[in-house]
Amino acid sequence: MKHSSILIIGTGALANLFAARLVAADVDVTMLGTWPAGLNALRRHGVRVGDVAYPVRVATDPADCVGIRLALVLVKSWQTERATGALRQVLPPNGLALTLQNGVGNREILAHYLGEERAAQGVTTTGATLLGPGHVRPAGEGTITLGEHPRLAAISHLLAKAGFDVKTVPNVASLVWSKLLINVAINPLTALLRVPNGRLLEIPPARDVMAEAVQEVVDVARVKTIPLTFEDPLAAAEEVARRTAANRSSMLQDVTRGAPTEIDAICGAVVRAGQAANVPTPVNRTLLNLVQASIEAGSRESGIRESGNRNQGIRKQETRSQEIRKLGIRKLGNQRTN
Ligand code: KPL
Repeated sequence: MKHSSILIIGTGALANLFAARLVAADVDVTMLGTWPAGLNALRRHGVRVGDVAYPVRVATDPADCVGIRLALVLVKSWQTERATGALRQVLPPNGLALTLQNGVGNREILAHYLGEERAAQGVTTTGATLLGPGHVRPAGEGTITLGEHPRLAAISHLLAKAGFDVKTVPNVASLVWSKLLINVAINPLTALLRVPNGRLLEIPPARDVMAEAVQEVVDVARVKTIPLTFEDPLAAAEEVARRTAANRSSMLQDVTRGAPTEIDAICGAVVRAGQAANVPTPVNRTLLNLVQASIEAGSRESGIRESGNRNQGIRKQETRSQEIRKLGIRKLGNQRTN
């Protein structure tokens, strides 16, 4: 008998993969999203992984999800604020939203709207490729690390039940910055070079840029006194690239379909933190500019309709950093442990 329910916000690659694995573990999963094709496919077939389909409940209206106590936030980082509108309607006062998104600042946005007591931070290095609406391919087993929070027990139990390797650590900032380092190393370069994660390791100049970008994160984290969880940060990033070798990073999947990327919450966050801490971050700035430039160049090249979407993406990314500033969240990546 199903005895646990969870709401997954998002219909992208990780959202689908997590949904399938939770359903397989007998958890009642509701997926809430805004992508019509994704929602239609999920309604008709459930989440498809290979030939197997996992039935999920699908919602477009948060009112249909009211009362679900646990939520996993798996939308893109630039959509976090929008997701809080739904979460505010759905979650009861004793509820919890756990972000497993990429980038810095997501938990702070959740906490701003939901309260610290309903916002928890986790990170994952699990890889997943979206093959089409509601159709996902697992692309590398990763770990889930959660930042301590008084309400984590139930959601952490469900994730472990779904077969994920889950652990909890006390220092949330350390958690976020350690994952940030992996994303800085892999996502922009795979998006710019249009290669899967593992290929980066075979291209010496790409490996050099990877090392420089990682070193900047290490330098900024040191000045901000954020301890990183890896003894050898570059080796850790390379290990994730190796374990998810066949995966097309989420940023490569975004640029390929002309969708907005998370570059602002990844390299943009390093650049802003570097500015605040007086640490130069030229490589991250260049990666930020190149990813944004490549989106713009692509949009000009491929015509008016596509260009509208992509330019909108760039505007949305700019809006998000303005938004974070507007919320008065100044200590991004320097969160307290709840
Ligand atoms: O987080 C990821 C992503 O693609 O966004 C990694 C861990 C790099 C897996 O591809």
